[in-house]
This record gives sequence, C-alpha cells and structure tokens, in this order.
Amino acid sequence: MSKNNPQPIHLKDYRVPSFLIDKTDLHFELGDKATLVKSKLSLRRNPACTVANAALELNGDKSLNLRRLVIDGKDLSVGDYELSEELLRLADVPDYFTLECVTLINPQDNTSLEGLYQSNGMFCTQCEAEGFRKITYYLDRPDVMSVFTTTIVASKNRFPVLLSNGNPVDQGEVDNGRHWVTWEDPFPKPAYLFALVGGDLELVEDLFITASGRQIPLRLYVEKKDLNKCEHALDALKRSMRWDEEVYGREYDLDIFMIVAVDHFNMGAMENKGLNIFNSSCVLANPQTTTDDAFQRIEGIVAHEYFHNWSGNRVTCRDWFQLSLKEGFTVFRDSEFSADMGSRTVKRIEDVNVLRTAQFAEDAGPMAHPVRPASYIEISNFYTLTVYEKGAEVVRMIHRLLGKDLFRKGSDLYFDRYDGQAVTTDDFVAAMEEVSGQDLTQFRRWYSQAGTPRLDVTDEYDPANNCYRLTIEQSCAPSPGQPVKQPYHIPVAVGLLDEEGKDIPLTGGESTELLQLKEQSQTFTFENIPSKPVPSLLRGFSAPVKLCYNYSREDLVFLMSHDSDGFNRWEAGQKLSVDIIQGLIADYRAGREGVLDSLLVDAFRKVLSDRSLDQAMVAKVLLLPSEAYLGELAEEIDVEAIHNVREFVRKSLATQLQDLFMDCYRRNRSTGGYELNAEAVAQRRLQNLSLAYLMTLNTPAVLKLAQEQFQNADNMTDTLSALTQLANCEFVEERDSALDAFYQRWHDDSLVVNQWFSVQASAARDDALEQVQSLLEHSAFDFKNPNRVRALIGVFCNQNSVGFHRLDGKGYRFLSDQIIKLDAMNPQIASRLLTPLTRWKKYDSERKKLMTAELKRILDTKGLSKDSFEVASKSLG
Ligand code: B3K
Ligand code: ZN
Repeated sequence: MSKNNPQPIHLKDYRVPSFLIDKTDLHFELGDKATLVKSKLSLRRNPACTVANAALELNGDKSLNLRRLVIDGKDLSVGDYELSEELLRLADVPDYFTLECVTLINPQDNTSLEGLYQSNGMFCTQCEAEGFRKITYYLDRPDVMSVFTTTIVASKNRFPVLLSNGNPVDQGEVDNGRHWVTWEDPFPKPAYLFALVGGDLELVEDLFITASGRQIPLRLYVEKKDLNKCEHALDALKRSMRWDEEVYGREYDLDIFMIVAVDHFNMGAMENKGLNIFNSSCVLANPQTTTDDAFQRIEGIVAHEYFHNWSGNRVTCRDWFQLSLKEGFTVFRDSEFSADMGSRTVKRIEDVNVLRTAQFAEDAGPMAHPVRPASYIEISNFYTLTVYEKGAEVVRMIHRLLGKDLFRKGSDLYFDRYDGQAVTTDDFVAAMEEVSGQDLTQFRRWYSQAGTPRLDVTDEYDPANNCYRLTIEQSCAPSPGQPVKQPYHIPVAVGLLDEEGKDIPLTGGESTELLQLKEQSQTFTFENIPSKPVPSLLRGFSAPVKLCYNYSREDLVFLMSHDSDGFNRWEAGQKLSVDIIQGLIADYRAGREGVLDSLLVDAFRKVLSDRSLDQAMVAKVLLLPSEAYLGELAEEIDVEAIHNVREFVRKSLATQLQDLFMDCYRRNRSTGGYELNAEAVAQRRLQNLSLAYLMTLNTPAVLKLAQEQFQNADNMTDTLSALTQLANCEFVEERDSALDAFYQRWHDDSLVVNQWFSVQASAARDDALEQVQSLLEHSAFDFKNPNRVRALIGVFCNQNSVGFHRLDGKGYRFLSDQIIKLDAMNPQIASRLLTPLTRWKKYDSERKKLMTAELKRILDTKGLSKDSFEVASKSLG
C-alpha cells in the first residue's frame, strides 16, 4: 500500500478545538447553475485550548469554490491564507473576530447525497457526519456548537417552501420573483445537525400539546402525490413525543417540529434539529402500498429521529468515536418505545434476530470494531450494526443492572448535567454509576473491546444437598488489533424450571435471577433446589453473547412449552430447529439421506393447533432460522447445503402438517376491512407464513390460492406476500404474469416499485443473476437513487445467497462492477454494498479466491473513495 493511501484518525489523538463559533449566520441563494453560500461566523479562541496562537483551520471540500474571505470587515487576499483540498488555514488571527466567507457550490451535480444536493428538483441537505464542509468552510466537528441563523433566497414559484432549523422569524420578497425566509435556531448545535430544504412541497399539519401545555404544530412536507401517505408518521410522531415525556421526562423544545420526505437519501432518516429529513421509504405509508413490516419500521424510525432531539441534539457527541453515545442510546430508546406500543417479547425477538445474524457477523469479520471505535479512516463506514444495535444492547445491560428507576435517575442526571454540551460514552456511564453507586469500570470494556463474547455453560446437580451449580466460562475471539480480550462484566438472567415446568423460586422468591459474570470462569450455586432443574439461560437475551449449553432436544421441547420467559420459549424453538438443521446439513454433506426429526414436526403441530397461544408469538415460532443466521453459526458456510436443507425442512413440515397449515391459512385469511393493530398484523403474518409453507408443495391448488390472494388482496402485506410466493414458484408463466401485473398496477408508485425489484432480486431461481442484470436496464431503475440500488443490487447480494454465491463467480463480478461504477458517484452507498464480499473468510477455498480477487480489483480502481478503500483494504487485511 502506498503512503498516499488515506490514513486513519485515532481517538487517542483527540484535541479540543482551537476556536469556538458562538454564532453562525448563513445566507443561501439557491440557483439552477450554482448556489451562493455566504457565512458569517463569530469566532473566538477556545480558552480550553493550550496551543498558543494556534492557526484557524477550517474544514472544506474540493468541490467548494471560494469567492471571498473577510476578517472583521477586511477582505483577505490569496496570500493571507492557505487553501488545500480539504483545509482552509488562517494563521495570525485575533482572539475574537468575525469571519465572512463566500462560496459557490453546485448542488445539482452532487450525486454523493452529502452536503447540499437535489432530489427530484428539491434542494435538501445531509450533513452528518461531515457533509457541512461541502457547503462552506467551517469547524465541522461535533464539539463545536453554535447558534445558527439561516436565510434562504430562491424562486418563489419553484421553491415556495424554504425551511431550515428552528423557528421562522422573518420573510419577504425580492427581485425576479424570488422570495426569502429567515430561520433562527436558539439551541447551540454542531454543524452536522444543520438542515436546509427548498422545494415545491405540500404540507400536512397536525398538533401536539406538550406536558406543560405548549402547542407544537407538527408539519410534514411531502410531494403532492404522497399526500395520502402522511397519517401514520404523524400519529407515530405524536406517540413518540408523549412517550418521551412519560418515560424520560423529556419535552419538545422548539416552537414547531418539521419532517420532510425525500426520495434520494443515503440512509433512513436524519435528526436535524427541528427539521428531520426522511428517506421517503421510512416515513410515507398507507395500507394499499405499505406492508405491515414497513408500517412498524416507520413508527420506529420516526420515534428514533424524534428521540435524538435529546439523545444526540441537546446532548451531543464530543467526537465521532462517541457515535454510539447518541446512536446506541437512541436505538435503545426507540426499541423500548416499540415494545411499549406493541408486544415486548415480539420486539425483543426481532431485535435479537437482527443482532445475531448481522451484528454478530460484523463482529466476526474484518471490519469488527468496538462500540466506541479507536480509529477510522472514513467515519461514514462506522454507522454500523455494532455502533447502533450492539450499542443499544450495552445500554440495555446498564438498564438491567440498575433497574428501571435508577436508570431513569441516571438519564435525568445525564441530560441535565450535559445539556448543550458535546460529551463521551464515559460521561454517560459515569452518570449511571453516580446515581446507582455501582462500579461499572469493568463493564466499560463493552465499549472498548470488539467481538462477541461466548459463554460456555455447564451444570451439576447435587441431590444430597439440594444444590444446583452453574459454571459459566467466558471467552472472546481475537478481532482486528485486539488479539487478547479481558473478561467482560456480563448480566446473565437465569431461571430454573422444575419437572412440571414451573419456575423454582430463587433468591428473594424471584423466578429470574440476574447473575453477574465478571471472571473468566465463575460458578454460581443455587440452594434449596428440590430436584434437577432445566435451566432457562440468558432470559430476555440479557447480554449480546453466544450462549452454549448442551441442551437435549427433549429439554428444548420442554422449554418451548413451559418457560415463563417468552423470549426463551421462542429461543428454545430456534435452538431445536438449528440443532436439527445442522444435523441434516451434516447428512447432506456426507451424502446421507436426511430424515426430519419428528420432535420438530410435533412441536410445530402443537403450536399450530393450540388456539390459546398468543398468535403474534406463534407467527414468530413458526419461522425457521434464516439462511443468514445458519450461515453465521457455521464454521464454514456451505451455501447450497444451508439453502437446500432449510427448504427440505420447510417442505417436510408442510407435507406432514398440510391440513393444519391450510386451516391456519383459512382461519387467518383477511376478509376485507384492513386494520393495523397487533391482532390483525399477527393474523396476516400467520396467513402469509402458512401460504409460504403450502407453496413448497408445488401443487396447482396452492398456486391457485396464491393467485387469488394476489388478485383480491386489499392491502400490500397480502399482495406482496402472494407475489413473493409466485415469484419463487416453479410455474413460470404464472410467475411472470404476476410480476407483470404488479408492475402495471404500481409503476407510478416509486416505493412500491422498490418492492417489485426486491422480490425479483431475492427470488430463488437459477437465472436470478441474469434477471437482476436485465432489471438494471429497466426504465424504472436509477443508479442515482440509493433505494433502487439497495432494492435490486443490495437485496440480491445480501439475501439471495445461492444466486450471489454462484460457483462461477459471476455474482461477485457483478457486484464489484456495480461498486466500481457507484463509487465515483456515491461513495457511501458503494462502500455499504461491499459488505457481502468482506465475509469471504467464511466460504470454501474456491469462493475465497473469487471473492478476494474482486476485492483486489476494487482496491486497484483509480480514484477509489476513502469509504471503499477502507472497507476493501481492511477486508483483505
Ligand atoms: N444520524 C443519522 C445517520 C447519519 C448517517 C450519516 N452517514 C440517522 C440516525 O441514526 O438517526
Ligand atoms: Zn440515530
């Protein structure tokens, strides 16, 4: 690697900023050919900075065209400053001064979707993490917090709506049909929370009255065509605002709250102060076009961005290594919100599924990093499952260790003490320590060590003394830069079941005890245990670890029906399926004919026939572990074996339980009158999973069922489920005509078209890759729209493992071609797409060779972005 390669930035090198910006005045003139940005910054030396006479170094970007620079009213000339691609340096500046800066930028050509850019002709911004420097020269770091005033000038006709953070304070008209609006945000904020929108947008308004009685207009801005998709997000927003008052005592602070939906967006949404900007797919919904899963996702994301107003905006991060301070905490908050809005156990199952399939894989791969990374080359690469989901698990463990009330005391202290400041994850943990008196020194390793800890549990029962002992050993595999790990402080929630399946009372008569594992190996003794119990370990998934205990299949069946912990009841079913599937994979690989263990059939039969069970849980229990999870558990991933065996199990279950699945289908079939509540969602889930099992039978009768559902459904959940089945079936004509019909019906709705691409990208057919390649040429495909890229290329490479991992390597070549093409346009999206290639070590030697060859090809690309460079080079490491 040459020394011109991008270099990492290290947490240990953190220094306080040399200057602070008390006030930031911005003035934008939005134009077709160029946008003029004038800034006026009130700067002063940071008293906390010890460097004498430090120069002022402002962050910039090579796309900025600097036109004018003025200090305290005096124009500077070229010799007065140093300008490089990414830095504007001014030596010898006074202690207090005003800096005016004029730059020209070209949002209409900005395909990176970072900084100021256009989406369907609308101007919008994305500044986190380092996009503000693409707008003007600035101290673009989160520990520089400033009060912002923003004036936007644009054509009144074409951009009637002009928005920025805070409250509108003035407006007027100027020459040539232009108008202007001035916004003021009284809360000091870092530049990454700045936002601007200019467009021809419709407004849907609602109202929220805060706990203290303030009336807050809620404004959702959308394109005209989307006016019928606004209700759900506004309802979710009101529920979030109420929840944050009730659970965290946090009230909204500005006079209005705005959300804008845009089609071109690199991720889900952005929490800009008072002006959240959303990927349209994460905010717009109605039953005809949106699935139940998407409804739920939207509620969670609306809540997440709203909750950032406190966890992220009022209290922000000192530097980007602390990203999980706001993201982990906010994911924990939105996850608890969703649990309170729906079923807590179901939400926990869904979160754990994501964590165990995707985050554990990240932890085991070449990009593994701690929740608080120690270094990065490109921060955009660190908006990861580790920072978000594992970060949330770490906060959840603190919540469990402290209990609800002390945790609330800790969050109150944290918010009050650090309001208006930029702080660290250590500050957060210290607040929790202070209110609880608990020592979390060892616990902090969860922030600094990467990798997923593994717990090996053994037990013994001593009948003479009625004593039961659990011995837990912890270990954690090496990860990049961390060959040896210190023991973690791990909360392990445990229950013990007697022969009848009842919880044996433990300390204090409780049914669950929280063991605190701190040593590398530790034995926990339970007294007064009358007979050998069956342990229910890691209840509620009390820590993000891999737990290994040698359960018999009979034990698992027993736990499936008796465990008082809902999560572990589900988990027992998963473990049973995993064990059985792994056994069948071994058979498959050895060329032996496999037979499905009747224990699983019996367990499924029981669950399908017991109408007294919570149907939302039943829908979860009846889903087999995904191919991705089975792959994560495998030492080496055998793509075909996993796929074929899992399909074999599905088909065997369907064959043996055909009548029950048919019953379940009929009983849960939607009968019109769509409703969005937990019960109706569970019904649709059961209906559609029954259909999926039945479709494995490949009979004309079931095909007809799917076709009828496809034609008659009044909601997207049922329509899309039927389409997915048809797209995967062996009846080629019927498959193609359903896909065509769907496109004809929905081609005007961009978000539905994304689904249409995804269904085809994930279809298990021999020509899946060729199909995806031809869809790249489809008139509805657009390389510049990340939603399209994700829906087609992302879904194919991440969810169609048989298609992507074709032995001829064409799937890999396809992906690297797309990455190279995209990297020049949108580095963040290109770099994200690299993920499946980074997992090459998990595959057989032939695939390893093919995958690494593509990574090398990417790395050799001239002008490769920092983003892709970091991921590709670390993967080849
Ligand atoms: N904070 C944003 C993520 C920004 C990602 C920038 N590459 C969304 C969120 O987590 O709420
Ligand atoms: Zn977030």
